[in-house]
Amino acid sequence: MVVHEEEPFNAEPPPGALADQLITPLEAFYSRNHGPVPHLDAATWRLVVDGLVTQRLQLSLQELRGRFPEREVVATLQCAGNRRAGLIEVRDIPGEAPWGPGAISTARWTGVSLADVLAEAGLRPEAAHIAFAAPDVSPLADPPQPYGASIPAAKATSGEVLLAWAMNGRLLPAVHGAPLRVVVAGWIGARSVKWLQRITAQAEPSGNYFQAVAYRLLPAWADPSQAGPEEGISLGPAALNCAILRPGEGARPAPGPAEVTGYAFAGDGRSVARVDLSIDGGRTWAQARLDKAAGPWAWQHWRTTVELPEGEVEITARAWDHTGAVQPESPASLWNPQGYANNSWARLHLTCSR
Ligand SMILES: Nc1nc2c(c(=O)[nH]1)N[C@H]1C(S)=C(S)[C@@H](COP(=O)(O)O)O[C@H]1N2
Ligand SMILES: [Mo]
Repeated sequence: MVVHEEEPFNAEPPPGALADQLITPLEAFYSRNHGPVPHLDAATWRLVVDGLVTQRLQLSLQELRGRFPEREVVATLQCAGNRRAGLIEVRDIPGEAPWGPGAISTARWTGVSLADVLAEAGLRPEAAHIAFAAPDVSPLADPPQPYGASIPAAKATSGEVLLAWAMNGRLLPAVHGAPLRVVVAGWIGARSVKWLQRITAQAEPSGNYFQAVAYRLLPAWADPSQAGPEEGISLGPAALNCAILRPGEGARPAPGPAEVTGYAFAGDGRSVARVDLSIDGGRTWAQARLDKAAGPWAWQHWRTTVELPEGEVEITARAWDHTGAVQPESPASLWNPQGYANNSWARLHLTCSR
């Protein structure tokens, strides 16, 4: 793993570790934490569901597993900071980790539908947002506070959002949120709250620092230290994105045919329709072959063979979704002071010599 920070623990797999497997092994799954990893005792842990509901619930893990149908969803989690390094090349972003293209991973999650739990609690008509609370206190928040987030009720009741206790057939490791986490399929990772303790139905979005202040897209000219709550665009559904996983950046392959592979991810309610590759900076393009998707909430992998000329080569990749939208060309046009949502064309540099 490429470790950006030991405490809090933030690490991503090298791109090659994500190639060739649609389900990311636990050892290679990226970790994104804002505070120390809590070690909760699953036996005494309880989940509270409260707020604008007709019936407050308090559930042990056993009760949760016994009372609601088990659901499995293959879903990709992607941090809003994925590929931030490409924005830092445009202009420095102090205090934020320079994530490469590995702040994204895919697991087969097992849990229950949040929709089923909310139906049991009975959402009142004024319940427009569902907030999640966890115990890990982040010193980065202003003021320091436990991690939290919220999603609109429409997404929360749409079935694919899970309260998960297992990934890839194993109980969640502590670092990924044991005993229970939210998995908001198709949305930025920040909303998939780990170490979940409380679900609150409310009229307004969460006032937590990580919902009201961080994970918002400010204009390039804004000073994040001066930005008040609710400024900027609250990030939710993940933006269409792609990356090249193999060959690696800076590789020195021989000229001739070479296989290039990568991922593409369309985010909430959209699917990847096409991936193009160019070896002449975007003047001409060839279509990559899309592998079969692991499910509607997961990334797709793609591959193609390109004919590498001798010398310095830049490989460019861009994805299209089924609405006809394509990734934007330049990271400069997307630069924002916290370095979120870099979904510009993927670029990779090779030196090809015999
Ligand atoms: N309680 C809690 N939940 C959290 C976080 C956190 O710091 N604390 N980080 C969020 C962010 S920003 C991301 S991208 C994902 C990362 O999940 P992972 O570490 O399992 O990959 O968890 C989200 N849930
Ligand atoms: Mo994130």
